[in-house]
Amino acid sequence: MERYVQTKKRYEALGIDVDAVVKRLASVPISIHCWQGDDIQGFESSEESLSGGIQVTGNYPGRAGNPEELMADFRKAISYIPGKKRLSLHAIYSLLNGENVERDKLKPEHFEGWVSFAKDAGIGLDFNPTFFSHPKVKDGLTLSSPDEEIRQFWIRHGIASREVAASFAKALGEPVVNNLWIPDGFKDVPADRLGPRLRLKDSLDQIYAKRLDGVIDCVESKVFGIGVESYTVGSNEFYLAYAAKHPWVYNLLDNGHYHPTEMVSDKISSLLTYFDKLPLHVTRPVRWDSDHVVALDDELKEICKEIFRHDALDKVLIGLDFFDASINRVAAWVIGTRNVQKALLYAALQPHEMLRNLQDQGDFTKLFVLQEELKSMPFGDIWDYYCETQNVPAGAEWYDAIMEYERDVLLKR
Ligand code: RNT
Ligand code: ZN
Repeated sequence: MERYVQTKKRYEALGIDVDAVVKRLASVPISIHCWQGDDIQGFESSEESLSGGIQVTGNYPGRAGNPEELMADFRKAISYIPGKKRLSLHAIYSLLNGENVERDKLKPEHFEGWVSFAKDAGIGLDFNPTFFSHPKVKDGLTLSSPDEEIRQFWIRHGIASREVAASFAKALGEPVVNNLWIPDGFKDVPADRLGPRLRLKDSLDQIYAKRLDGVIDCVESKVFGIGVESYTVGSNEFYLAYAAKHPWVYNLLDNGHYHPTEMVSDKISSLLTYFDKLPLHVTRPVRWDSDHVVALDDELKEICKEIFRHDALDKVLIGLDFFDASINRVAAWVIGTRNVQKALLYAALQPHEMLRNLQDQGDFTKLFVLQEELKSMPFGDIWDYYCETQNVPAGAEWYDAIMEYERDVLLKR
């Protein structure tokens, strides 16, 4: 507390209202993806393994193998994470009780257990149709397939998923993000790049034919995936243009889906110029779309600074997307999500107006000096205080509790 009071004074000298920052931070929702908990396996009965250019590596013991385990692990993780939480589900996490329901036949009732879970845990829900790990992905294609039967199946899945998202919004009384990502692409140089894109556009038009109450629809582009190195149907230009032309579909930015020197932090302001919502997938690319657990690195801080600078906390919808099976999965959730919270706090504690004025006055020397000095301000003292007010451990004490959970629960699976 003493450190907090002292450090607070230093930030106040820069014109920052620290108490207001801490309060504001506690209200920013972070949508935590369910799929870190089980290596994107889901609960469908089929034996399909993970496909679609994404891969989870590692075989750390204790993976959640059923809904009860995934829910218990998620609850454990969020008990160490400050702030407001949401849970992002994929369609493969349907609760079917052994019944075999095809993805194009999914209904809100297949996710009712998740709604009860969310209500009980006091969190929100988001949703994602699942267009991968399925025998109907034909020649690597779904919504862009030249096979009409295949394409229609996936269109029906896209429509069914929006209905599930709408049911969440209705049950929880708040908007729900429904994000569409497809794996469609080719390993080698295609003979026709336009055909698949025209078919994808037509599929999306059918999926998004009517506006659904409470659903925030978005589409996620990608530069390439494993096995689909040469061509991705849903590229950045494709979806950005689609979203720009469509009245209610937004463009989601995943910071692992661009060329390695292309930064999502630099894209945020461009999209905010045109869109009133900007959904994100926060991840950590390592050389390529590798989905490492989010670390507190410069790009994460820069992304968060952009959100605060433009006062865009209500516009930017922060979601996470990483999957690492080489470390304790519950710990992975805690580390990644706490890092986003830390980066948000770090970003909120910057004198944005002062810095902007320096830029506008052309005083780039002072701007540089200040930007560098700010990096070593003791924001950790404010973090500790924030965690205290949120009843979660400020430091790595949570690790011991998770090791205990690993011993008592995870290793017994
Ligand atoms: C894949 C996309 C997508 C998935 C999840 C599981 O490259 O990033 O968001 O990671 O839907
Ligand atoms: Zn993603």
